[in-house]
Amino acid sequence: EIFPGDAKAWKSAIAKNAESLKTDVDSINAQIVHHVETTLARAAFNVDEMAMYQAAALSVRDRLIHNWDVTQTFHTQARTKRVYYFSLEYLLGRGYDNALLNLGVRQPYNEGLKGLGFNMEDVIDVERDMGLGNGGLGRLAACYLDSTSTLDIPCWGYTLRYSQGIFKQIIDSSGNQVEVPDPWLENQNPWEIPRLDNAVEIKFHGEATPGEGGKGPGTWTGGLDVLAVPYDIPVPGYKTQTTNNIRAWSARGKVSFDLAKFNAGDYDAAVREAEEAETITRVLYPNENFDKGKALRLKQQYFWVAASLHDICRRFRKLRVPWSEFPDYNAIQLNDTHPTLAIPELMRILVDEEGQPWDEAWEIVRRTFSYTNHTVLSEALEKWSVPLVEWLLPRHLQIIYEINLDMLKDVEKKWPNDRARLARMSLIEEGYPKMVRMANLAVVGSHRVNGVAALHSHLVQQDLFPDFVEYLGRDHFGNVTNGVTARRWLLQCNPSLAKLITDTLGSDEWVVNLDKLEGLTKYAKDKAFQKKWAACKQANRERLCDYIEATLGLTVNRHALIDVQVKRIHEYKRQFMNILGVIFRYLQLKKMSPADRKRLVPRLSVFAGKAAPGYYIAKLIIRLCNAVSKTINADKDIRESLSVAFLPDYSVSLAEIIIPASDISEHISTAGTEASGTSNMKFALNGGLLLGTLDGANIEIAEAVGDENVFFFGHVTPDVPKLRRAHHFGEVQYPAELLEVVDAIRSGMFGEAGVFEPLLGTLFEGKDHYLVSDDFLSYLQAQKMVDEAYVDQPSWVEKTINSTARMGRFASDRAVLQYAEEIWNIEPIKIPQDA
Ligand code: T68
Repeated sequence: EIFPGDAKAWKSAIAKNAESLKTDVDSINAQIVHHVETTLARAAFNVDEMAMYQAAALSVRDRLIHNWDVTQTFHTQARTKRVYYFSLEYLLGRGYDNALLNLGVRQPYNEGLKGLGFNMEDVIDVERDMGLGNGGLGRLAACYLDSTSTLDIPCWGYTLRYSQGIFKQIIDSSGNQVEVPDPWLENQNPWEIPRLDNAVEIKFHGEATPGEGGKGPGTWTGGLDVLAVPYDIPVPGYKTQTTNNIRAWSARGKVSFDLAKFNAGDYDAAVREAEEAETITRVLYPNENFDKGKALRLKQQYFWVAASLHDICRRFRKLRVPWSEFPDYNAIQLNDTHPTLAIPELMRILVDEEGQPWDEAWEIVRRTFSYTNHTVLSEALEKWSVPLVEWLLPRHLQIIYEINLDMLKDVEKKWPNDRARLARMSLIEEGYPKMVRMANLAVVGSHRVNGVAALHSHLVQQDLFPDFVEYLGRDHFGNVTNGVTARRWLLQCNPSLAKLITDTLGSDEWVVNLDKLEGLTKYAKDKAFQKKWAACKQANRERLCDYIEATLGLTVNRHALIDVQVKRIHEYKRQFMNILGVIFRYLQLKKMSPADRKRLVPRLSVFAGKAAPGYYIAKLIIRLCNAVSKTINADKDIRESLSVAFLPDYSVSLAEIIIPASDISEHISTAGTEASGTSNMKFALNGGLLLGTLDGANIEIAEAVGDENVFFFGHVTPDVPKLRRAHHFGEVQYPAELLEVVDAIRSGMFGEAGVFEPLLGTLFEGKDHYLVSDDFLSYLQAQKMVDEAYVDQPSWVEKTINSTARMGRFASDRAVLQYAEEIWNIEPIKIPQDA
């Protein structure tokens, strides 16, 4: 019997409680008011938008928790396999609107709020983003969790609960980025459930001894304990009861540890230790595609994977089956190398704590883990110095050495006397200091390694791990092209287009089966449909223009072609090339007669994105964008034809406004540098056309939507090494167009010229690593083709319809199903009605 006491009393209470979750407007309002009066302890006259948001969100949370309970109880009782998605970042954005849509209660909530005197959009707008991520990698994790719930795949995300997420970006009066903290937890977060009773102790430092012969059970004693406290974030699926979980760990000082000092009167020391512990989850590292090797980051990584594995093993022990069956119940996906310490940590648990023989433990580990690589950029590949690992995690270093020894012996057997090969493959890079190569460890400790787009996965095998492909075989490596959730990135962010699509297709099945969009192709040439389609775009354009006006005080031509590049600011992503192109357009316009200018398609160039706080060149790019926008926007002759907006503080919720409004979006990384990109998918899905290079997922998007519906330019990946060599040897011709633009900047046309010298310097004297000068002309030509194509509106609209219609394969549902089948070996399991 599962009920303590009287089962009848329980059942009747549960049924009554379920009734309070009815979805008619009156019941919903009663729920909201319940939270106003009790949880918030307010009276009706005292309810502002923030309070209304909180009360409404809390009522939604009640529904989520109900579904969460049913889901977790069912999965546990059915002893299903679970997937654990280990990601140091989950860029969730806002939760309220998304939960309403997924729960299918947006309409009654809308009406309910109206009755209570509030407007849905305004209430949605007071929610702060959950910004626990930097960019694509973190947002991908969020899309994938949405898909696992929607597809009824049992899954938990594991991450850290940073007190401060990605910083808020402010642009100062000189156009510079200024970072301010993101206190996202300030007004309480309704989307998390603290689980103080499930806290675990995590150990650092101490002394370790290896086991007998290296492979026997070792020991790890002494050291410092920190508490990991879990907070659960329910993830609703779209129109399904399945509600998966993201468990985010928060660090706390251990009270008992401090107490001795506290009692001895050493209050400072007691508090200091607790504070030091709490530092571990104080802040998200704000670097994207860059590894800095800071000790605190390593602490974060171990704290997170140790707490998560502790949790998973505790759950597994309750099943009372042999450890050899661990991989039949648990699949762990490593989102990049950040969680790679999970590999030696699980070895430690199995060998040292559970007494499993080394070789069997290694088999269990490899069958459990799989690893997704997100970059081939060398500055982003994680390496940890051996002395640092030894100081923080002495036992883990021994285990890593043992794994390495085994592998190197094996390699030596296969390729005798090949010292260069051993040096390349070793988990330890020789040097001062020696470094642990996390990617190599992730590769050998997993049963599958994948890249995130076809080209990228090819480069992962060819350039990053060729020795491991030979050693472990081709089948150890694969590709899963990224995807995005159509729930957030069409249904939620673009309601007018979503409605038009549903009305046209006669069903909203596309929301869960994105291939259904294909049905739109037959209306692509239909004049009446084109008109409605274009009207949606215009409405979204106006919404963005309103936002620009409100935030920048800039009035723009509301019929201009909107050209956007929004993403992290990076040299490899080449926002620099974009702004140089904008300057070129400006110089051209200045040379034209007013009549000629009028004939040209007006443009609005939109930029947004954060630079890592320590990335000097990226920050100069932001400053240049702002300087250029200042000059151009102030030029009365040009105003109607060209304006430039750099929108501060790019975020998920800002992306939801920008993406539906775009006519052209730029994905113009140097060929071979952008692993996939995912915003490219979101833009194309929303009827924006891509201006891009043959890089990442751009290539597959073009394959899907048709070459005639994208604007591609630039050199291809195989060209890159020889172009870089040419720069190195000073054998490059700079196009006159580029030199003209550089001269304009140097002339002071955009303010104090000297400021930009270090940035301009990256173009010359062998420093043009990202080949801006090599691709600039072909970029300008592509831009010209955009202008020309836009003039023929019926043909343009047809392109955008076809683009949306053919994006089905870029659904995160497709990607997650591929992971489930090819890597996790797990099947969807629907929660029965009576569960
Ligand atoms: C991105 N990577 C890729 N990294 O750049 C992008 N890095 O091409 C791809 O589409 C996306 O991952 C999803 O696969 C990142 O976003 C980071 O954010 C990051 C964070 C910490 C350290 C290194």
